[in-house]
Amino acid sequence: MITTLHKAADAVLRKLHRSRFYYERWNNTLDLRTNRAYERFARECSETYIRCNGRADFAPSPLATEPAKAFRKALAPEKARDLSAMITSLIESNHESVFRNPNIKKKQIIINHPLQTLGTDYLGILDGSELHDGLLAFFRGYFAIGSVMAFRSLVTDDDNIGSWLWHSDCYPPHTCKLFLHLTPANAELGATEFMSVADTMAYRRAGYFGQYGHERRGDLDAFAGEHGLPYRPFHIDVEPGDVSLFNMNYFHRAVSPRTGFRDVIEIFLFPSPVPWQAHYAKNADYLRDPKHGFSKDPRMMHGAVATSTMM
Ligand SMILES: O=C(O)CCC(=O)C(=O)O
Ligand SMILES: [Fe+2]
Repeated sequence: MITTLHKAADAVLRKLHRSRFYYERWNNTLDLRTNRAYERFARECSETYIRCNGRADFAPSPLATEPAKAFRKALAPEKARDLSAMITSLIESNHESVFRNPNIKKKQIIINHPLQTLGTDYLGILDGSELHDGLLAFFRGYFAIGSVMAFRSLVTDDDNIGSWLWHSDCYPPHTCKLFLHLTPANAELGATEFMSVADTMAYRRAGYFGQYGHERRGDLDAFAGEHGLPYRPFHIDVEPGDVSLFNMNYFHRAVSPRTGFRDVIEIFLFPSPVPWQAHYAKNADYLRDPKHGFSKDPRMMHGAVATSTMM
């Protein structure tokens, strides 16, 4: 009886989270409690920043109207190339950090624990003036690192799966990801494709959410045709050392390179009441071996324990 009631309640909530007023408000389909917790936390962090720094003159967020923005030469190109060369030698020596997920091993090689295997120098990009200003404007205050991952994308004509299908990561509000590019990425070399804010919302209104694996599609162009919607993905050409900052809740997909490979270090960021270095110092052990995802309560990610939720 209880289970039946729970199932019915879940179904109602799932429907509610996919209603227009809800996803347009939150840009995700997470539960209200998580969304509110992040919104409240982001506001408190911003207030703390303003109090500590005596300033609230934030520039407009770089992701206010666009799903992604490039920051050029955030890291010196030769340093980015050196990191890519390190990845090559880890792979060639079959280092224990090299992980080939059996489901996607033709598409991607993951380098586990990048903060151990690739060092930490590249975290300095977060203090580089242009990127730092962009992040300050996005968060309207301090931000902290939730996880660091590194991976190499490979040439393959395998069937599409997972992140290679159009999807939304469905993360809480006031969080973002950045890719530090270690190799060039473009149409030939496999650049992430994005959909605009307006097109993401139009697809959702037509019923496409691309959230769970089974409902993601590679042929969003066909879906667009069926629903009379525009299909206009775009990508950003980048060079080693460039950063692309993105809101992973708008639709995007990974694209396999046609030649060579694409290396990135991915950093997930979330609001913080203290500068990222202070949070990092306290959570270094966890961050050296992070789990994918996020805590339902952002305050958990500011303690020594950061539990994660997989979407
Ligand atoms: O590898 C890519 O280009 C995109 C991966 C992705 O979907 C993500 O990081 O959320
Ligand atoms: Fe994604």
